[in-house]
Amino acid sequence: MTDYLNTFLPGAGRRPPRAALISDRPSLSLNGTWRFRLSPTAEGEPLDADFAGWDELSVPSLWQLHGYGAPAYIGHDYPFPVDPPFVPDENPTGDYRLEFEAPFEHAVLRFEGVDSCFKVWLNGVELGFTTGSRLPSEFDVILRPGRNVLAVRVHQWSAGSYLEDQDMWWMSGIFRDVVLIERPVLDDVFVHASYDHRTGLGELRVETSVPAELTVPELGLDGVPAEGPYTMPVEPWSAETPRLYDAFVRADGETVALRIGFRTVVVEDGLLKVNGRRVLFRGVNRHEWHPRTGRTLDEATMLADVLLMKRNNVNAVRASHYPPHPRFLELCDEYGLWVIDECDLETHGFYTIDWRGNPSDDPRWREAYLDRVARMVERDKNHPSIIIWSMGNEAGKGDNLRAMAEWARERDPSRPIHYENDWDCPYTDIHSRMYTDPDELELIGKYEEEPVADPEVNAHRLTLPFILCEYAHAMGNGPGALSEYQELFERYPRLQGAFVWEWIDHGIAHDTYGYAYGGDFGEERHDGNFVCDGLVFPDRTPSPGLLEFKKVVEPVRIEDGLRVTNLYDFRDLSHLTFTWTLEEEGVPVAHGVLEVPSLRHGQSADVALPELPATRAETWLTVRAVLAANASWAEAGHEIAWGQIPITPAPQPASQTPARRTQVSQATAAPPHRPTAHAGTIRLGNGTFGRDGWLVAIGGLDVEGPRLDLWRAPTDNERGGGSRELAVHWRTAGLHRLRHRLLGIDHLDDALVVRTRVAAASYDRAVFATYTWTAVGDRLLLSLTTRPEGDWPFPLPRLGVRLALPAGITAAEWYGPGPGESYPDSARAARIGRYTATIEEMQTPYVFPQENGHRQDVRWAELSGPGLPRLRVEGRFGLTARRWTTEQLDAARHRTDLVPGDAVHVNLDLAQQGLGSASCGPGVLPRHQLHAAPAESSLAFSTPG
Ligand code: IPT
Repeated sequence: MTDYLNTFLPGAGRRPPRAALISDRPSLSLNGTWRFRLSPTAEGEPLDADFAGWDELSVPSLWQLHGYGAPAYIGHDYPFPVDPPFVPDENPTGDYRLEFEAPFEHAVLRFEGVDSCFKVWLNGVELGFTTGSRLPSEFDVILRPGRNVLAVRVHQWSAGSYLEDQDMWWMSGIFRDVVLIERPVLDDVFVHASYDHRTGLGELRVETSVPAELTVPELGLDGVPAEGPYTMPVEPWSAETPRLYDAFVRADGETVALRIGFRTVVVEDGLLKVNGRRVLFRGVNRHEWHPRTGRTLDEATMLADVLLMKRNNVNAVRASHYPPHPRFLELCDEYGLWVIDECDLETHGFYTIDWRGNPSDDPRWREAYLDRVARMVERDKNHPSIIIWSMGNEAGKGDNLRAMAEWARERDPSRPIHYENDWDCPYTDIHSRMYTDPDELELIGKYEEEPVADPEVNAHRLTLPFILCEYAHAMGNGPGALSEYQELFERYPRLQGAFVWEWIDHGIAHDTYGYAYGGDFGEERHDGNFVCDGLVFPDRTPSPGLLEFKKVVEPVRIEDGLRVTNLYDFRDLSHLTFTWTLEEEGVPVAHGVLEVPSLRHGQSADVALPELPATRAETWLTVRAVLAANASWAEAGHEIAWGQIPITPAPQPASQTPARRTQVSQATAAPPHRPTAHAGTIRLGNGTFGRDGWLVAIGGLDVEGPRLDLWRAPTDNERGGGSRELAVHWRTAGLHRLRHRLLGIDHLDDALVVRTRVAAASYDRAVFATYTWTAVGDRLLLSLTTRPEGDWPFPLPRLGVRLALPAGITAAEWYGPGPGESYPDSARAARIGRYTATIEEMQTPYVFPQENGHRQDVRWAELSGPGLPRLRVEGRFGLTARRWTTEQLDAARHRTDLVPGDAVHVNLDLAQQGLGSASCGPGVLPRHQLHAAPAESSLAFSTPG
């Protein structure tokens, strides 16, 4: 009875694939409450059983998110034995049943997505079965008057599961819409709308399954034969200017509404061009995700994604790794995003067995591969936003992939073909890779990459444009080095941009954990939080990575001297207003509007600085490019790009040494205080030190001394990445359990000098840290010198001091980059200003707790709380403040493990190691690494009130 589960056949009884159409044919949504029963095996219970005891389940949904079984996450290994086409006997099977009345007789029953395989019966008559979870399936049906009964048996595992090994949660059910449509007259419509950028003419022809008439009111076409062709001046469609024309196709009483965008996509002169121009992708990989409904998305969530992308300068989406809900593509057409539509195909688990038996190269699977590509291309062919077809992801090499590409090219020659996992690119139109490091990328940009052995294949590849279909793995804190990549995309025409992996963390809302990830549901095998690697948190709050991305890829560049460059591919700058603000130590002193010529794409201009008042303290001019008027996706005033230009520099430190140093200006000329011993303590100015030399109070505020600190809670990028796994080196070396040995305290006339040796158990490497304290006026100055000894063969997490303050400290104000966190290789989004934040707001809630919240290059900060003296710190330092220790942060596994303690823990850093993206990709680039070296810094502490 369940033989169909173990066949290579993709389905039986289905209608041929066709376009997703908006028709005026009567239709009946079957979404809603269905009866449901889950059985542990595919044989299940007899379907004619009394269903009185069945549960209710909403359609669409994934049953694991409604208490049936549990979600399971594993990245690329199969969660069952690799034994194609067979699947385990333990095969959770959901029986669905719906009674309904329909207002028509002959109809098409359409399922937009069911994971992973189902058989369907209407009124006891079997209609067929299908696989291909993220692809539509249709069946012809004849309905009876009155009550009809639809029964659907859905299996979690099927042969199709071997082709659906995407890196995401395994979950099952009827997870997209189900609809009945009165049998259409116009089964299929294929719009061909091209644009000739030389003449400004569009050409339109519409292929239809039966002869039909076409109306496009704005183009003066009224009831003309659909097949055309018609040529006329049009405004082209692009992601920047998504011009759509409403159109109607009519045949025998049925009208289909279309939104037509005119554009032409070609690979020419080694470049991917749209409407004659090279385009540059500022892209993201988007899985469909909602923390409560999983891959079932409502329209509001899809729109939220599109708006968030547009507002953050994203211009392209790779539908990784399956065709999305059709509504999402309509939104991409309307709001303007370039789309790579990707087939629902991945066989990544065969990698684990050296690709033995990979379906991609096994003729028995050919039909299933062709079925999938046809269902994608046919469904989505009318979207102007889709400019590339991708055959799938991580499916190795093989002739079935070639067959898919040939089929797609034949059916739709208007779009180039993408597939990444065969680097020779024998049948693709785009050379694509993932996670390539900047050095290799540069070679590709120069056409100097490692050649392919076969000269013919090599020659073909050298004619292709290049994209990174995945880069900048956005897991946890990161990615670092976005700007290094962007420089290459802007320097080498062949490098046409990239797609961040990925858009959203697939965390599942969970009562205990906040957000759950792999392993939290007791999976036998899992890949932990590797499923949380997005630019937005599960609730779609932008992470610092998204803000950095927005800044790095901004389509307008505002640079020193006041040079403005238009980096759009098509638009001029007439939709933007440029405003400026002058801030002296973060306080606005003047502002205005800047006249910037409406530059054409690619053009730059030097713009005269506005007339500015004189300032004395550090002063920056901030120029912002904002929307001059409301757009469909953001309101007037929305910021697109910005730049900061130094006007008055910060007062220079007295001296510089080659070592890393931070310096505080010695502003006051008052004579220094003398350290004095006092009842078991040492007093210096308004500082009190313990006998052991550690600061215990300043100006009435309890402090647990600044002490050297090298440790940070490893980020996901430090916990992954094989030999680059820094966290392993750090823990082995004991950086999380350093001991401080007092070497001596010197009471000088004008200073207190505390000398220490800092080291971890079992090793002889150490850092000598000398704290020289002086007190001038009401400021306590710390000059810290550190000198590493022994072999330090790995970069340090951080170099600085930590101190503890009373828990009553509630907020920080600082002057320096902000408002969000910044790290050496992810600091472009932070702008210099004066900011305030509560201690809670200074945390970035990564789903898996890790280092976060560091603000680098701070010039001064004040930490305050009701009833407590305010602590002011001056210098040049990285600021972090939390209600838990680094050790507690490191030990936490979920957000909910982090519980405020009885102190506020503050780190003041000379430097931190960069972030990189080694969780899947290159580590920290050499220039952003923090290596042990002699260093010196000074900080001034005071309690001004
Ligand atoms: C790449 C996959 O294509 C993507 O789905 C995701 O798993 C990503 O890795 C890691 O998050 S494959 C890469 C490991 C070669």
